[in-house]
Amino acid sequence: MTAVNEQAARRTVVVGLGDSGFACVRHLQAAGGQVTVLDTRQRPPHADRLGQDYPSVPGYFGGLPTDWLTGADQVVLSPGIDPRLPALQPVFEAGIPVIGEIELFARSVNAPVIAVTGSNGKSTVTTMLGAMAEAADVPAAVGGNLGPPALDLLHQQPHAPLFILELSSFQLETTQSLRPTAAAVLNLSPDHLDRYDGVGDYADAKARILEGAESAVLNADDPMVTGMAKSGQTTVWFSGRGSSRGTRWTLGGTPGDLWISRAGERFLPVAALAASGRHNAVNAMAALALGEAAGFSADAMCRALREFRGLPHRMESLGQRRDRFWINDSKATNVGAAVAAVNSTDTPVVLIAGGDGKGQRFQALAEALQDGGRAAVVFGKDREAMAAALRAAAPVDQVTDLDEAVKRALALSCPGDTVLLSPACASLDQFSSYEARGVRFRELVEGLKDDD
Ligand code: UMA
Ligand code: ADP
Repeated sequence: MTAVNEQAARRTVVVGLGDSGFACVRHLQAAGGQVTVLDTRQRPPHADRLGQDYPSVPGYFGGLPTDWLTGADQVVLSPGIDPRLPALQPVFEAGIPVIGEIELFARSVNAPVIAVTGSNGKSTVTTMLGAMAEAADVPAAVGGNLGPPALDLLHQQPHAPLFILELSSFQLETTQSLRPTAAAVLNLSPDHLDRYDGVGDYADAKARILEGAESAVLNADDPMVTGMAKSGQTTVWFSGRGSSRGTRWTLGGTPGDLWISRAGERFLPVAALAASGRHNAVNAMAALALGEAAGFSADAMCRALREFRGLPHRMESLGQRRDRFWINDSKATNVGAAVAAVNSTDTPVVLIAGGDGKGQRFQALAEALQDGGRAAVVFGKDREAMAAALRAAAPVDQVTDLDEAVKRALALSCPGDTVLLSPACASLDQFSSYEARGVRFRELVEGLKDDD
C-alpha cells in the first residue's frame, strides 16, 4: 500500500479543533481518510469552519466519548490536550496509536526540515532563520508552534525547498518520524509544570527533537541540554560564556567589543546585530549554526542578522516616558525568560510580573533582581507566591491587575530607570493571550503623558 492509501484506510479521530486540529482535518481529508473530530469545549474555535468546509466530517463537542475514541485506528491529539486526561486512557489501554500534527507532517514532507525547540528563544531563532532563508533567496516555509501550523505550511507551500519549524514540547510528545537536517535545543528551564510530572519529563519531551536528526545544535552552557548529546550524532555546540574546546560558535571579546566567533575566528560583531540583549546574541549563534547546516552563505546570514530587530512582545522597547525606559517583554511566560530580561537591563529596574505561574518556583528571579532591582510590582493569580519569593531581593508591591501595576511601577521608579514588563507567568488568568497583555501594556505606557 502507498502512504496515501494507507492513510485512506484509516479511521482517524482528531482530538481538539483549534488551529492544529483543523490543519489535521484538512490534511487527512485531502489524503482521503475517514476523519471525526472531538473537542472537550462546547464551541471549539473552528467549529463553524468545519461545518462550512467539511460538512461530512462528524464532530462531537463538549466531551470525549469513549466509544468514538476506541473505534479509531489512530488518534491525533492536539498539542493543548494533556495526554494524562482520564478520558483518553481507554485509547492507550486499547493500544491505539496516538500521534500528533507534526507526526502527520513528518510522514508527508519530502523537503529538508530544520527544527527548533527550547524553553525560550524558539520563535526568535525560527524567525531569524526565516530571515536568513529570505536573504539567501531560499523560499522556505516558516512556522510550527509560532504559526502557521506545520500542516498548513505543507498545504500552502507544497513545493517549499525547506521547512523551518518551531516545535513545542507538547508537539514533540506525539512525534516519532521527524528526521530533521538539523535540530536545535536552545536551553532548558522549568516550564509547563502543570502539564508534566516533573522537569525530567519536560526535558525528555524536548529531547525527542534530536531523534533521527542528522545534526544536533546544542547549547554548551546549559547542563540539561549538554546531557542530551548523543554519541554517533554530529553535534554543533554554541556557547555564550566564552570559548571552550570543540565549541564552534562562541561569544567573546570585551563587554564593549563583543564578537560572535566561528571555530575560533571572529565572525560578526555583536554590535552589528539589530536585535539587542545578550540572549539575542546567543540566539543568533544558534540560528547561524542551523543556517550553516541549511547551506546558507555567511554573507546572507549576516545580512539577515544585521536587519532582524526582534519580535514584538520580546524585550520590545516602548521608548521613554516620564524619564523612564519602558520595555514590553510580555512573551516572558516563564522564569527563565524573565531572568534573561532582568539580566540584560543595564539601568536599575522596576519589574512588573505576575499571572499564572504554572507551578513554577520564583527563586531564580529573586536572584536576578538582587543586582540592580529597584522594586517589583506583582499582579494576577500567583502574586502572593511571587511576592513571597521576590521580597528577599527588592521591595515588592502587590496589586490586582496590570493597569494598577503600571501606576505603581511609575511611582516606585526613578528617572533613568527601566520599567520592565516580564511577567514570568502565563497571561490566561486575566488576558486572552500574552499578545493581549503586551498590547494593554503598550496602551498604558502610551497613555503616560510626559507633562502629567
Ligand atoms: N483545549 C481544550 N479542549 C480540547 C482541545 C483544546 O480545552 O478538546 C484547550 C487546550 O487545553 C488549550 C487550548 O484549548 O488551552 C488550545 O489548545 P489547542 O491544542 O486546540 O491549540 P491550537 O489552537 O491547535 O494551537 C496549537 C498550539 N497551542 C498549544 O500548544 C496550547 C499553538 O501554540 C500553535 O501555534 C498551533 O497549535 C499551531 O501549531 C501556541 C502556544 O501557546 C502559540 N504554544 C505553547 C507555548 O508556546 O508555550 C506550547
Ligand atoms: P519561545 O518561542 O521559546 O517562547 P521567544 O523567542 O518568543 O521564545 O521569546 C520568549 C521570551 O524569552 C521573551 O521574553 C524573550 O525575551 C526571552 N528569550 C528569548 N531568547 C532567550 C534566550 N536565549 N534565553 C532566555 N530568554 C530568552
